[in-house]
Order: sequence, then structure tokens, then C-alpha cells
Amino acid sequence: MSALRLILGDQLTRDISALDGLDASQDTILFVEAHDETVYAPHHKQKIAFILSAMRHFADALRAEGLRVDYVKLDDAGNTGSFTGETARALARHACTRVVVTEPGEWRVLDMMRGWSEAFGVPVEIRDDDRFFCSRGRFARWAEGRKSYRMEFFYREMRRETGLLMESDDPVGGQWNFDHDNRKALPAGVKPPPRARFAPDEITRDVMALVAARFANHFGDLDTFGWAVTREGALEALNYFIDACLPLYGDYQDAMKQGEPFLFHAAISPYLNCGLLTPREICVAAERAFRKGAAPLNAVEGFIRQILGWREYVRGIYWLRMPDYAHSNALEAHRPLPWCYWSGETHMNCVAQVVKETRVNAYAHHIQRLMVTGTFGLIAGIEPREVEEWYLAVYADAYEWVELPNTHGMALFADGGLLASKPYAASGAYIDRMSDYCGSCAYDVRKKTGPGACPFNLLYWRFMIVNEERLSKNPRMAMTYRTLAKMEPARRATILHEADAFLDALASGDEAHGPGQTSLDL
Ligand code: DLZ
Ligand code: SF4
Repeated sequence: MSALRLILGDQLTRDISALDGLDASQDTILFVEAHDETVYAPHHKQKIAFILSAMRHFADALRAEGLRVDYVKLDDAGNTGSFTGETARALARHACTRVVVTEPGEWRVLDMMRGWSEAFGVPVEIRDDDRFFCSRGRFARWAEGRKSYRMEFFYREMRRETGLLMESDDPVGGQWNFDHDNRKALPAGVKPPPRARFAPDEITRDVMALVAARFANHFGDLDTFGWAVTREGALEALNYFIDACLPLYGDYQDAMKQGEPFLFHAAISPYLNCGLLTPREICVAAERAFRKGAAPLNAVEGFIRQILGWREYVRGIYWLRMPDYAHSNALEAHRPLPWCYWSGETHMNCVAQVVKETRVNAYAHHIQRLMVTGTFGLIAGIEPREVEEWYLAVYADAYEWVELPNTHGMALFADGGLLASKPYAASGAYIDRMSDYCGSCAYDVRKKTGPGACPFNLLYWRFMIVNEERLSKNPRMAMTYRTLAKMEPARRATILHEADAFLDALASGDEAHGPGQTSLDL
């Protein structure tokens, strides 16, 4: 019984379950560069180049072990452009009698695979993806019977189960969470460490040429490509993070600084999410740094929580709730995504900086994603589906299982509070506190209304006003709604009027054209 073992672009892990029990004398390992996968979202050029180059390198590493690999390139004659079409063709080519695959990360692809056995007339075995700490079944057991799913409780169970940062039954340091230490703005004298670019080798250069020719109209710069594309490179990036960045990662986790896209962040999520690194080895490396005194607990706990807690949790929610999860729109947000998300052309300096860095790097760090482009999407009432497609497209680490709960649930509150206990709405004051963006902005962060008022200020209160019925009963919103209750009706009307004028100017493109073009007289 020779098996065709299909490996997807985010399954580039040597001990992926699809390869368990491989019979090197009979089996064929299949990789498919599929047109459909490159365009189901309008991916950033670097994201496509990264995934295709990492696939080609990984396939070469398997060949070097003496394994039989069939690799279908994007431009190969006869490539049908889909996983289904190419698996069918490969089955015929190799006369395999069964297909083995690890469950895909996206519901869309799993749905596709469910029809394969019947379509191909051979058994198709879809194996669990055991690279996660928490299986889908384990998460479903945790979630059963709960009214709301709070990450913190899930995280504690994961800490106990894995023993990470535990002292027998207790959390190291006597607390589960040290987030209160992790909210510092970056002081003027603190310089983040430089980042190494991994110079593209011949394989990557080939892929970049392919991407440049074929996806010329996709978002993003390509010539700044500097991602590692092999396991060795990914490990180097991990070790660099642990040594050079982790010690201050916690302190400045929420900080933003113009011209510093990485700060003390790891920027290893593209490697982790495509399989070049595993969550376990990352957490173990971070814990080791703490145990030997090389990094403080607030940094290490905060970092491990992102991977052991949050990442596992959003995956659990995704599989628990899909496919319906994507369809809710609890705040009935229907404005189209403003063009500035793609062009970066806006007088809002915070948004312009984040979009620009996203274009250059196919990366933005967590707080930029959540509190700038995410919060703006929330308070401007942008249609969740459009914001989600943007996040899925522009970040090199984005696959729907991780992108959707983060955007739909966490940033946009479109699930009505399944993930977050309240919307992450914030005015310009938050951005001003955590960044240096406001200092060089055409808007004035201290102004709440009137000419040049910060749009985050206007939109924040507009958001509270238009969602009053939905949100005012939320106990975590009580203070905000007490403030709103004291607001004069005339002031409410001014906010609504100016915020709507701003949104109209943004939609028409006038906001980007500069002073004199908008009603705000910048
Ligand atoms: C994102 C992506 C892209 C751009 N291209 C490919 C590809 O050509 N071949 C492939 O196997 N995977 C690709 N991927 C990743 C898949 O979209 C990903 O495996 C599925 O979405 C499941 O998570
Ligand atoms: Fe952003 Fe407002 Fe600050 Fe400008 S003033 S950078 S729009 S928060």
C-alpha cells in the first residue's frame, strides 16, 4: 500500500504527523505550489515568497535524506492550481493507493479534503496536528459547559499540564501573570537591538523573481525580503531573540516607536506558524533563559503566555466555532475598509507608520496590530470581513486559524464578547502614551473635537454613542458609560457630526489629500 503524503506550506516540520510511519521504499511526499492558495487572500508578496521558498528548502532537506519527493512548482506545465487537482494528478503519477495528510490549519482546506476519499476512490487519512500543546479534543473538553471562554483559565491549565514555569503545583514567582510589569513606554535612551536580515539565496531569489512577475499587483515590498527560509535560519532567529531581546521583551511589549518595527519582539511567528519552529522548543528555550538568570520572569512569563496560552487558545476557539464563527457581526459594522490600509496615505501618523512598516516587512508587532489598525477598524465601524481579509493578506505569519479569532474576536469584538470581555476601543491618549507617533502627527491628540482633533478621539466617543445599547450593560464599560452619561447632548451631536465628516472624508480619499480638503482644516 504505497502512500502519497501531502505536506502543506504551513506544515514544514520534520516530525509532522503526515510523515509518521513513512515507508521510504514506496511512499511519495508531495508538495504543491497552488495558484488557489496564493490568491484566496491577496497575500503580501513577501508572504508568498517566504512560504514558497521555505517549502522548496524543506523539500530539498527531505530529498537529501534520500526520501522520494514530488514537488509541483507554481509554473509547472499542467499544474491545475489546487490541492485537490494536484493530489489527484500525483495519485495517478505514482499509482499510490492511499493519501495521508495532517489536518490543515484552515477550515476551508479541511472542508475541501473531506470530499477527497470519494473523489479519488482511495482512502484519505487526515491525521491530528500534534504540534500544538492542546489538541482540538482537549480544548473542546475544556470549553464544554462554559458560558464564556477566558484565556487566563485555559492558560493556567496549560501551565499545569506542561509544567512550564511551574514549581511543583504553583506558578514560578507565586503569580500566573506579570502583565502589570509589561506596559512601559520606550524611554528615549533605550535602543532596541538590530535585526539580522537573512540574505536571499539562489532558491529564494528564484522564488522572488516568480513572485515579482506573477503577483506584481499584490501589496508589499519584495526587495526588503530578509526572512530565514530554513530550519537552521529559524533557529538562529530564535536564539538571537532569546539572547538579545527577551530580557527587555516584557517591559516594552506594548511600546511603539517610529522607525523601530521590531523593538524587542521575537518576529519568529512566520517560522512558528509555517512549522520551521515548534511551540514547545520555543517555550523551553525561553524558560531556560529564565532558569539560568538570563531573562526576568515578567518577560519570560509574558512571552510563554503568548505561545502556550493565547496561541493555543485562539486555535481552540477557531476549531470549536468554525465555520459559523466568521459570520457574526455583533456590532453591525458595515463601512468598507478605507484605502489607507493599503496605501498608507493618511494624515493619521500612527496608521501611516504601521501600514508603511507592514508594507516593508510583512510584519507588525502585536500592539500595532491590536491598538492601531485593529482599534481603528473597531471604532471606525469597518466591516469585519474586510478587516480580516487585510490581516490575512498582509502578514507573513497569517493563516486563518490564528488571524480570524485575533481580528474578529479580539480586535473587532465582532463575536460579541466570546474572546474579549470588552471591546479594545481606545482614544488617541492610549497611542500617545505608548508611542512617539503623535508628536509628528498632523492631528492633535489633545484635541477631542474641532479642527485638527485626533480622529481616534472622535471615533472613540462615536463608537460609544452608536453602541450604547449593546455595550452599556457590560460591567467593564461602566466607567466609560458614566462619563458619556454626563456629556451634554450638544457635545454628543458635535462628536457624531465631526466623526461622520471624518469617516466620509476618509472614504472619499479627501482625508489623504491634505489640509483644506477635509472639513477638519488640518
Ligand atoms: C499561504 C500559502 C500560499 C501563499 N501558498 C501555498 C502553496 O502554494 N502551497 C501550499 O501548500 N500552501 C500554501 N500556503 C499555505 C496554505 O494556504 C495553508 O497550508 C492552508 O491555508 C492551511 O492552513
Ligand atoms: Fe494617531 Fe491621533 Fe496620535 Fe495622530 S494624534 S498619531 S491620529 S493617535
